[in-house]
Amino acid sequence: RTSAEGTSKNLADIIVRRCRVYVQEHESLGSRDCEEIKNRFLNSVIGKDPCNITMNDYDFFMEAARQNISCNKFLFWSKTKEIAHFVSSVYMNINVINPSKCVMTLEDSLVGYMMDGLKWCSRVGMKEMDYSSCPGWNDCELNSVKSFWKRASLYFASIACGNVSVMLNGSISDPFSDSSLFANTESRKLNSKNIDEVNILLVDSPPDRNMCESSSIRELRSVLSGSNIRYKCTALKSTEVKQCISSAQSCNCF
Ligand code: ENP
Repeated sequence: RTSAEGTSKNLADIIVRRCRVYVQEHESLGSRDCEEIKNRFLNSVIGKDPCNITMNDYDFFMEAARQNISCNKFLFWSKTKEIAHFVSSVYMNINVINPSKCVMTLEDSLVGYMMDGLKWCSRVGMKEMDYSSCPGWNDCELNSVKSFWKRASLYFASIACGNVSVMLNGSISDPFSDSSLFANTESRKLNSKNIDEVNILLVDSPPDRNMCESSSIRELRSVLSGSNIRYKCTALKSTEVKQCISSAQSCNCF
């Protein structure tokens, strides 16, 4: 990944367009002013040092874009973006009058949906976004994009409720890595008052090794125990997950 890339082309239009599509497809959100949401987003960063954007800089935007999400649907993920998003888009409960998603990732919420895959930053003294270059993910801790996803993750974790799931990558040595947003932000914000149980879904562990017992996952278990949150850990194969959700009529694959 290069640090030379600047703000995504047509950022403002993309935000408004995605916002309108999302609002149209989710009646329960009520009416939202997508122009206002876009303006609040741009104002969070325009004219500011792209390496000194804090989570709080996005608070005014978050206030306009936040929503309620039904309990028991939250799906967190780390190093499993592709399969987690595949699951959230295909895994449906079609056994009722209106079909509904079995799980929701942050990117299935308005906040995450609008910004997924985009890049942005501005500079001190600039009156617009910087389309020529932006700091990379690891160039500075307080970069515009990382602080945004931290803020959004904080929001998503703090409203999570019921039985929630997290899809982790069992094929890497450190699925619960300190540098991931799930490890350093989301897992620590889960609130035992609202959460019944965390279902740790370990995808594609080596056949000869139960990654649920690995030191990395033991670390997650101790974070959850420390917050008085119950958990269970299930090892799954991605092929089986895909097969089950593709033919599922209700939410009973995991
Ligand atoms: P990760 O580590 O899989 O990272 C999630 C996303 O953050 C990646 O898909 C990538 O976004 C961006 N990202 C992470 N590391 C780098 C990076 N290192 N880099 C450029 N981009 C990077 O999982 P996390 O951190 O635990 O975050 C997932 C959780 O946070 C989910 O539960 C969800 O709620 C929330 P992209 O757009 O490039 O795919 C060096 C350069 O999102």
